[in-house]
Amino acid sequence: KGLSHLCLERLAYVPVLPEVLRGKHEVVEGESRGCVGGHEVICGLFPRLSSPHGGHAPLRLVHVAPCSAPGEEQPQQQRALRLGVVLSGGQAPGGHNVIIGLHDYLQRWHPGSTLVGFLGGPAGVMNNRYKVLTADELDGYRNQGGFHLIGSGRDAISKPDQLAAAEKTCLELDLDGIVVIGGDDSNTNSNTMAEHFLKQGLKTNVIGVPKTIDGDLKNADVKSSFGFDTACKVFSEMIGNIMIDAMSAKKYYHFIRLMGRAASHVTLECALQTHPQLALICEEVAAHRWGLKDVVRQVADMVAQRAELGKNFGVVLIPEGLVEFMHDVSELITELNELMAQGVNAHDQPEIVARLTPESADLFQNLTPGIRSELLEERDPHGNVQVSHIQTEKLLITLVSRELMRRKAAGTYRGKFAALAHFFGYEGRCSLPSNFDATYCNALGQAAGALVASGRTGLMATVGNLAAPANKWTIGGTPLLSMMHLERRAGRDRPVIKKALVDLHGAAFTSYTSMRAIWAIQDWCRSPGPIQFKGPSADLATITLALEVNE
Ligand code: FBP
Repeated sequence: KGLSHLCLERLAYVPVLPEVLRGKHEVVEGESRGCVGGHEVICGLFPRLSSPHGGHAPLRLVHVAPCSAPGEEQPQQQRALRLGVVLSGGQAPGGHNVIIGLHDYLQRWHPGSTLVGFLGGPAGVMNNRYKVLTADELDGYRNQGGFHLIGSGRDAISKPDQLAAAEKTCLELDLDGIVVIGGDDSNTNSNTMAEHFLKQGLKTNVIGVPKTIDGDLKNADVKSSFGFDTACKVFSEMIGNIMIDAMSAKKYYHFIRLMGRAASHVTLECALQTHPQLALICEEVAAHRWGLKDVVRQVADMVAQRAELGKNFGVVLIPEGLVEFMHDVSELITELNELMAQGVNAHDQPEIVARLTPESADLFQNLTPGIRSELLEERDPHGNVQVSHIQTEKLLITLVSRELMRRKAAGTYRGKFAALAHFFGYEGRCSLPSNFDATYCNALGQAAGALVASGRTGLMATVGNLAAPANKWTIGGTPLLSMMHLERRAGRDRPVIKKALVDLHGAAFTSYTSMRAIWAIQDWCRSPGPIQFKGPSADLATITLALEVNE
């Protein structure tokens, strides 16, 4: 069916299964957590998940442990189960392995179980569109990229009619559980669904799996979302190639925007892998309250400094979320969000300008027409600005070029500036998963199976101890509620899973700042090359993970 030699080889790869899942095991309760913020308010909104036995029970973590009575079969480990699985949001390498890990778990510990895959994402759950997943079919997707086995989608299951539709499907299919493979917004909805099902007395448990190439679904228990490792490796390969080209031709600056939404984890990891002349980091821009002019000045300074050394080439990495972090642009977006929530027509720009504050109106009118429409029109079903459709790299090229012309006229810059724009995002989302992602995803799928089978709901499956070899990885579940805080969305405070942004005191950012002045002027380009599946570097995870697990 058109599988390349490498894809066929990857079908035969067998991810290491953590030891704790190899023998008889049970799910036991561990430490407790509060919500990241707004604990009282959020628990009040989800009373059944926050106080499952009444009273004020803490939010309990669970972990998988070897069976305390090894000679005996756990009763719940014999029952055949009926489970559903859904892929939600953007593609991320390894998704198929989560489904396969879940299926393998059921086959081994709950023979006779049925796993249905909902088609086209959460819409499939609401419309009861699914297919039964069989071992034969799944074998053709082992360690393969993509979400095409069942497809994905960005529909939300959060409003009463959507929850009722999901409930109807779970009843019709008689599901014991549903596993939602998604990012922060999708898993915020998993939490709502889990609460709703408890309220309606359904037996269907809801378990989330942390997916997103953005790496922003991260916390004490989730050290990395799956897909981040592979996507960063794919982007770093391409950036490395471009850097060598820039160094060879010596005539272009390459402005490369990278996917990753609001957070700059992808950009930071790619910078650590490739050593560009400049990597803008959203979180630093926000911390210093830099505006658009400050960012433009910084890029122009680097270009001018290199021009003094006779170098008119280089690479600038730009996180796709940058527009939301420059304080003036961010203020503009907030005002636009409020106007959209009030029902102002996105196409009526004169009306919009009239209702913005004078500073925002001024900035809005000075943006290129393309960026203006993108800020107004590109929104996802969760109300977020769709940053992947905002071409910040082109805006920066235009504004940096203007600034350099101004400096040239003033006699302070004598170089040449020719720039090319790139955007890397979709290229990295469906690659063959790296060994790390293939193994991590298999373990996450198995973890989700163990949690549903133990009757838990409202948890995210977790795999820990990632610095150790995979056989020593730990398996657990963390309450989705504990990852939540209150956030202003579409004009209202809403309980949502908190996005993890780059920690400016963390090891990854510190490692970058210790080198960036050198990388700006020297050409210490590092070209990581393609993902390796065999050999000494095959099992290396991201530099970010290596630095963070040792913090
Ligand atoms: P998720 O958060 O759903 O994992 O999506 C990740 C992502 O790839 C972002 O990096 C990007 O901004 C967005 O999806 C693009 O969305 P779309 O696929 O709808 O164009």
